[in-house]
Amino acid sequence: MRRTLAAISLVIAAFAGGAAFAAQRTVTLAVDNVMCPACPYTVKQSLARVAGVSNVVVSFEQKTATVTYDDQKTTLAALTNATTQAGYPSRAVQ
Ligand SMILES: [Cu+2]
Repeated sequence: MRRTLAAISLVIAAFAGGAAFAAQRTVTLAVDNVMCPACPYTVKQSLARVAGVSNVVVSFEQKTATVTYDDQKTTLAALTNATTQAGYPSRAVQ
């Protein structure tokens, strides 16, 4: 019983710590269909509309979007879906 309680409090502590650190994330997306210098604007708008996104930087030269977001409010899938809906399929790069 005592061991179980200790294990549970450990899990809670780990979860709380993880949540505190997990809030802000930055991901770089490789974006398809970026053909002209106006495209990055559309990509940026599509990502900026997603709740939880705080910053978007789109590179026309590299065809990437670097997105800072709160992972408690949105997900990577929601970000790639937002650009895809705008006509620019994307995926995370490392
Ligand atoms: Cu364009």
